[in-house]
Amino acid sequence: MDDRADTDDIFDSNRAASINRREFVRAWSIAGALAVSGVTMPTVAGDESDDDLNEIWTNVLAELPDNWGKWGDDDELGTLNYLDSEQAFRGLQTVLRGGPTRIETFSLQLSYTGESVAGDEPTGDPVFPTRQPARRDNVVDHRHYQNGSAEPLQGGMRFSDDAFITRLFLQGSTQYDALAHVWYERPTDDGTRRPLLYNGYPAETTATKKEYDVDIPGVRPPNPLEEPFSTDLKEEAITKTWGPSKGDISNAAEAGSVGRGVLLDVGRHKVDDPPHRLAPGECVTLEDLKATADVQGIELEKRDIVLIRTGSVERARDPNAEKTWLGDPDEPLREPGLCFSQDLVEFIAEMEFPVLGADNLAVEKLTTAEIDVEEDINADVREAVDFGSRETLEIVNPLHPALITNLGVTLCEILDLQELAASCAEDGIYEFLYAASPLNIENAAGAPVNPVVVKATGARCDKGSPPSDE
Ligand code: UVW
Repeated sequence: MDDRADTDDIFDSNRAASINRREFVRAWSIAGALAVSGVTMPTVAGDESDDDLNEIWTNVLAELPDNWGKWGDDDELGTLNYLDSEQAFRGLQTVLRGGPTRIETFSLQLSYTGESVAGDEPTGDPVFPTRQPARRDNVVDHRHYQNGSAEPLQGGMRFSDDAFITRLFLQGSTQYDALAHVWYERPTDDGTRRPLLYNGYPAETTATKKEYDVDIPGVRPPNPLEEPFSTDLKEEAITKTWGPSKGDISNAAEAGSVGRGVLLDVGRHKVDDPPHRLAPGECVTLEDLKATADVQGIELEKRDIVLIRTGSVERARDPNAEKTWLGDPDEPLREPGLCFSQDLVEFIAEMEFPVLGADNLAVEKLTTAEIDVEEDINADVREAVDFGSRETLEIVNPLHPALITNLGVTLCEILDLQELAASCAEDGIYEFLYAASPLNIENAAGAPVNPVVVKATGARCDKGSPPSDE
């Protein structure tokens, strides 16, 4: 256990279990509703009736490929380990082939506007329902110097300063999921089931306490071991916090991710008419990814950083588009995205993709995926797992545990791919140098990121010598 966090006071699962689960789910839904200005959160958590389904699904997950132990028992980086010097060089090569005058850069972070998609105007910052857009405000500006509440510094310089004054959800905009972000109860060799993170770290490590010498004023939600879940925050001097001590986002931040990026514009491939957006709730399958690559004339290579465009984030920012996020309180969230199949997971594992990104909330389709046992799960797993009489499984975020917990893949969500996609469509170049590092926040389950793409624009990057500039 690393020494920056003390685990004496880790999450006590027995005490936590005594908090009524229905109460938690109900409160979470209310929390979601509050967080998004009066709109009910779609059902994303289960209750007792789902125990059987949960067991089946986690048995399936345990049969899917994993990278546990591949980079050692103490690995916290997962597939980012694949990004070595060779991968950075492959990325650089895509740019250098364009010659000196054709290099263009794109940053892929969606701006923080503080606007909610639940307002009258259907534009804003798209966030997963338990989260809310973040609003900043000035701490000091010209007004303070005008009214004398601030003095210029010696020499006359004045400055403005600002801070977020609502909660800044670390996964509330373009962000990397840390490997500690999700986990599941995994069947173990001794016949018991244990909640485990990527590489077998116990789930208790997600609630590792850190104590601070100096108090800082802040606000805190209720203690999960003593009070029901609520979004009410109490003012308090902050002297301790809890967070993951294994697979937290600082690992990805310190490693950085640099390599050959590839855009798969599935929206453009599947929808002929502008603005080329997939329909709400539409699946992106493995076949779609392969067909898109084919049509784009690009070969997916091992260890590529793969970015998938669905058009979903663009829809959130389009005042004329149909609302697919939280438009109707009784409707579940409907976002296009990747849909689970065993073949897809195995393809991602075999291709050793280090980072998988998309312009939607969760890379995968939200909220509920319908998994067809016969079609989406292969014979080997069907033989190993007892599905009872179930022909379909309705699972929320099935790919998160399959990719993050099993394989250690870094997911990059809520990307803004609009300009990059337009450039790629214009010049037919879908490969580039991708470089990113999330904010280095100790013990965080995810963090904002602003990936930068460097692309040889305007000249087809056929392998070989750089094009002339004529
Ligand atoms: C969840 O899966 C809860 O969040 P995200 O989509 O941000 O990874």
